[in-house]
Amino acid sequence: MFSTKLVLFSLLVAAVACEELDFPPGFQFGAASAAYQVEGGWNASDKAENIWDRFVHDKPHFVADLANGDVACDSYHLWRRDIEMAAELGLHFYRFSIAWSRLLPNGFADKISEDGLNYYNNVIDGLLEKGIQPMVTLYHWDLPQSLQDLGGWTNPLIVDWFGDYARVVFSHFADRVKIWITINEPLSFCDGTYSYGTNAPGIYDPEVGTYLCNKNVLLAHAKAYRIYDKEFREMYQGELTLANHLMWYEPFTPEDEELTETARQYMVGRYSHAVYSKEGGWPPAVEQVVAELSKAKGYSESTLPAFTDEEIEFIRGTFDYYAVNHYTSQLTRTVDDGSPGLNVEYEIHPDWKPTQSSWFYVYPEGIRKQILWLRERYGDMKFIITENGYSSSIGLQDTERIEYYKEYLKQLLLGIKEDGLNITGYTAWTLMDNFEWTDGYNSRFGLYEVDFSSPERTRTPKASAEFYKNLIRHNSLSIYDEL
Ligand code: PNW
Repeated sequence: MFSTKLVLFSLLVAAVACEELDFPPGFQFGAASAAYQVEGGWNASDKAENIWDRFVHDKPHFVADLANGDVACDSYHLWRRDIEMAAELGLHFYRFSIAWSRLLPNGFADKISEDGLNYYNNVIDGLLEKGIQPMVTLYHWDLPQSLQDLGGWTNPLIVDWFGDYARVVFSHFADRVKIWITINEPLSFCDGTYSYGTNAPGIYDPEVGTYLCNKNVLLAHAKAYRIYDKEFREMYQGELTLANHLMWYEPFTPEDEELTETARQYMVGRYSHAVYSKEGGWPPAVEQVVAELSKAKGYSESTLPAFTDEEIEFIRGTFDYYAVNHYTSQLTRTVDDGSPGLNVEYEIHPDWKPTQSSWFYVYPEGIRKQILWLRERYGDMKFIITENGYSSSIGLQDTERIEYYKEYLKQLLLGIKEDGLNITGYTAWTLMDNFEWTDGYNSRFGLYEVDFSSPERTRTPKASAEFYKNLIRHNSLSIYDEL
């Protein structure tokens, strides 16, 4: 009798634990890639040069091992295999990006490439045939070089150029693509380019360039959103937003909280506040920091370009969900040296495990805290994790990647179940090992390994691919673990 009760009790406990590890019914799982990182075919057919083609060819020393994306995973030719992999995993959706200069070789909408159209039509139709939804990013860092030559993201005219490009994309693909990301991680390419000079086109201009790019990116995103609203939404009922790179900042001590919040506004608010906040425009803390700095440097006015009231209204509210790209966190420590600007130092907690990427340490709780912060600042909305994944060296037995996915997904489950966060989907970065920007092919994030020395670019599932497949099939982590 006693032991029967005990068994029943244990079963009940196990069932509850199981349920806790279930994702809500209808939760969507996907995997992601980006054009320059996988396609190759850099000069195939009438594709024109983009800023990454130029950067890796002209300044090869910026990239580890002098690697480049000329061939990458050769997805330009091997897209059928990519779709087969997405189907093997049982993905609900596959996130990929369109190469602007493959579709519009001049950068402008005057000429549309037939081969470019065919390529993306093939990918979209091939996915849909397998019941996989395409999630499409319009811009994942590969600006046509012709537009860079006219100033690229620092030229305000890019708002119209991007709008024209977006209209071409929507007119040809929006009948089948229902979920869109306009621009991927502006922080990475505006700050990465102008504040650090390490991203294509490698122009270092931290005081002015970064903020011109920042403002134009927000306007360009809004332009694409407004075009969709006016010309396509009624017909196609899709969803759009931009995707932000979100590093979670945690105060080193409670005294560091105030400046940590300013750091969050600087790193996240600068690309979110204008779109998602009720009042729109720049975050006040950022206006103050940049104004102070500009004054100290002798500029006649702040180098953070002001928004007009019209621009604020134009950008405000241009989203249907919040796209979360999250990998890692940092500790923020106040450096009280009285100098103007944001006086913080960023550090890593000694308990956080390093990965193959220098910027990347493992802190699973960060993802939940980050999304809670977003909800608190901008209100309750739908969140989709559009990138999350782990960086390792080569190898098929990637148990650390599986561990990473488990721990971060558990935090998302806690966010959904305990905090009531409206998270509806999750995207693993990335489907297969690929060109990891300036890390070349050294940092590998793939569920599939790619043999970059074979002309066939052979793809082989890693242990994490099996894990992800089972997770999707059961819609639950319960088959692996308990909370
Ligand atoms: C993202 N950081 O970039 C990009 O969207 C992907 O193209 C990229 O492959 C992936 O994450 C992994 O790096 C990031 O310094 C670049 O914190 C840098 C950082 C984070 C994300």
